[in-house]
Amino acid sequence: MAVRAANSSYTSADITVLEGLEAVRRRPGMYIGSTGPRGLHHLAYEVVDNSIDEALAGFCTRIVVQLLPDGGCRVVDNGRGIPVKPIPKAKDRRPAVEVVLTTLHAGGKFDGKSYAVSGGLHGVGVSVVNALSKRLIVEVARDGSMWQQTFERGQPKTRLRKVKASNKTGTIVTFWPDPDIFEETQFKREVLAERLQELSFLARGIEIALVDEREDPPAKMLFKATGGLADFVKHLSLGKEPLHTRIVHFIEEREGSEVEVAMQWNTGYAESIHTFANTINTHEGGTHEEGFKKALSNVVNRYARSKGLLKEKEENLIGEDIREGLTAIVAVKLHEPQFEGQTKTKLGNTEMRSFVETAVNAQLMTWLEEHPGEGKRIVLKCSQAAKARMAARQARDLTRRKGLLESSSLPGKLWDCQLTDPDVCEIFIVEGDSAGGSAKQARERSYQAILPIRGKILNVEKARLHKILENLEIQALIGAIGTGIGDEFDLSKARYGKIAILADADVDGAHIRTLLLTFFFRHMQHLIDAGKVYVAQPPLYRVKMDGKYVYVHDDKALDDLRRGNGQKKLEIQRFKGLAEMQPEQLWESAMNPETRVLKRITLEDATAADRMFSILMGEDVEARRDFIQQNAKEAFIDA
Ligand code: 0RA
Repeated sequence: MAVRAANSSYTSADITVLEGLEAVRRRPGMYIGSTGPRGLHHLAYEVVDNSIDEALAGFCTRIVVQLLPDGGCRVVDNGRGIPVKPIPKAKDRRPAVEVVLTTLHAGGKFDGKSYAVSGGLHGVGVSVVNALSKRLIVEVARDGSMWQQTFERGQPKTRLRKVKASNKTGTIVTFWPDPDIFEETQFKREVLAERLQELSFLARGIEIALVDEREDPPAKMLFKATGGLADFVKHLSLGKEPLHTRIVHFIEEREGSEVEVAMQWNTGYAESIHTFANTINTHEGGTHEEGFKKALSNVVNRYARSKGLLKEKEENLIGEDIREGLTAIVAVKLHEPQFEGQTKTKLGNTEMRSFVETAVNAQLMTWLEEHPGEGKRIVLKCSQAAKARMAARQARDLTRRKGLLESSSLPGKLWDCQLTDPDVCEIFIVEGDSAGGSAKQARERSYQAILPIRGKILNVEKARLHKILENLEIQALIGAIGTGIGDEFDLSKARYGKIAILADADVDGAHIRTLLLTFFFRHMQHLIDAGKVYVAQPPLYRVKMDGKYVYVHDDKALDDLRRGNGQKKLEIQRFKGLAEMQPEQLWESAMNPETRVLKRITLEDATAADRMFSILMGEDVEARRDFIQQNAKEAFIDA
């Protein structure tokens, strides 16, 4: 066991300290989550959080984070400085700063009233950072001097000593993460920047600089949000079309607690609510979020009725209607926050529910009264969402009553197969009635079914559910496949083991293919997961070679064929579309399991697919077509 360099003998406090920090080094994951990149960045956040606490207490206005060329990280603030005198009334006579850096949970709490609120992530304190650093230097400007002390792996290597006179105040913590602990000790600038920007929104008016001195010249970023959470909402709304320009923004304080809310509706359908407690992101929500949602529903309904925007006979808007297209941040500051839930990110303090509810009830109502134009637009948007919700429910009830979504009544234009075992049965969804006719003649009717689809099916990205279910082509599709859609999807009811899309090899065919895939992705995703969705590739050419015919599916294959055959003259027929192919040709090239090319659709990455459909949703038809031609196939088809 190491011995403290400066003092001659152990005190019981020393032993506790060493045991505490040793525990951190033995089980770092318990204190910082992991020893991977997340845990590494957590060290920097922990130090910054201490400076943020000082800022929230009103004593610090500027924080600088420097990434040093030798791998160190330095956090500079202009707060009061960590106290250097011994802690009043404590047995431990060491300087307070040494106690703070070597005692678990000491933080700023040792006098019980230093801070109004504290954001220190899970309150582990800067001593954990010290324990997990191969070296740490703390510098304090306070009480007329600049002080300095050095530690290694949590243990003091020097006494706290005066370096020079200074009339400033503030703290500088420089630390080098211990490579014995961390898999990787390089900080990622972008990762830190993300959190620092978030903190600048949450600690209104604080200036936070990030300087990466590993670059030459150093890369500098400055975060300062004078608008507080309103700036946060603006940041999140980028690329969305706002329903109103002025952002709802208010702050209310009561008995040492504070709630700040910023919100804005946009014309989209997504709900985007983020909540915080003392700068910690409460991913799992909690009492503050419950209070917010309750008040939001209450106020919008009361306002809508008082202005006659919601008639007496009409039902109340429900929370979902009101939150459609809403971006909101709810941040509370409080003493002794209780964190619950799976990831300890759910606020448990019950008093926050009524506090936030009361504040939002009063403040949001006032805002709406003062902004009648915006108020009306917001209520209309909520009413539209409600109408869509009710229409969707009606459409679902109706189709269910009629049994349209169940296979008991199969669509009239389906040419079904004779067998019923889904493991051997296949369905071809064929573009156009005439191609459908050829496919019908060509098929092996014992196990192959044909469903002709007329023209372009509905773009399901641009429609709410009720419109989708009214569409006849889509009803036929759902009926034939048999699984139902959305919440009611049941894979075991699939009537076919292979669902193949058969469309022309041209741009229009690609478009139709993508519309169908969009439908499968949004409403029958499990069918894709289960590997049951395929794209049949019709041939581009038929080539006569040595008295025999071969089908060629792309130009590259044709070139290859020409080069083999050298001098010989080939008889090449080009197909313009499925419709002009003979049933025999269609069978051989696209449907016969021995000779066809059938590609299975896979979802490599659901987020990428999501983004792709967003582009496909765009208003620019040309751009969309280009995208389909260039990317859609590659994005989906696992060749
Ligand atoms: C304990 C007590 C006080 C401040 C601090 C700690 C403190 C810690 C850090 C860590 C980074 N920057 C910091 N700034 C301050 C209260 C001091 C007082 O009452 O004057």
